[in-house]
Amino acid sequence: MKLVPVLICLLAPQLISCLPLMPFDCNDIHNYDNSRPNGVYTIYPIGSTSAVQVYCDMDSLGGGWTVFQRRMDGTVNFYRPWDPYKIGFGSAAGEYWLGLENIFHLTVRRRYELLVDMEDFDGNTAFARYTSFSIDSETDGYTLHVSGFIDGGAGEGLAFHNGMKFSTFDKDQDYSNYNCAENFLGAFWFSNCLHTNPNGVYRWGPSSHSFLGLEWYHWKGPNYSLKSFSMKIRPAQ
Ligand SMILES: [Ca+2]
Repeated sequence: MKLVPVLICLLAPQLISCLPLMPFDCNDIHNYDNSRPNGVYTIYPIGSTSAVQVYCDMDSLGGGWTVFQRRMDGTVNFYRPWDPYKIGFGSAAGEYWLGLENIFHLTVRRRYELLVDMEDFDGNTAFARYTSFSIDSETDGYTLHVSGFIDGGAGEGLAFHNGMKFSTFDKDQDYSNYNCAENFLGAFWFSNCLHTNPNGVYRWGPSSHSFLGLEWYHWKGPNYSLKSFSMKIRPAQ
């Protein structure tokens, strides 16, 4: 960015169209210039010292989506304990988890909708959309609140997890007598235990081990691990 436009944006932002110097989410970037392509951008969900790289989906259903979970090739290990799930891990250019703390700070500041995109190994795609999505603070276990399901061919998969706290293998907050994260090699808002396992083990399609892969039960059943999977949010319309 040239110095003069930056100064104008700082001193008199009403005079020209200014990219937010610290975009809060991908929607801020999309609103400034809706020709921006899909890709990695820097956002500031917790203030000026919180720069974090995310993948922005600028295409799907009008674009402006901040991706907080993305699987595509099995290159990143998602079987991790609480702290990485709290602060985030992986690479925004590939597979990653944005971090529960970032997701909390996003959804506490704005009202968001959720899009869950998935693809199988035959090139079929489907999605599930929810008109409302938020999570509580760590004190409240990052409890999931999701509602307003719209079927994009995938079927419903999150109602079973609504109202649940987040669990990792070293922090069991599920409804089961067992440790769901440990039993299903993932980390999620497990109940007793799951209808989907987005953070399960990357397993390349059909599997004899029910729910251990990237399952979305109501689309492909319990014995099929998806090729790609992503969860993304943007401010509700
Ligand atoms: Ca348990």
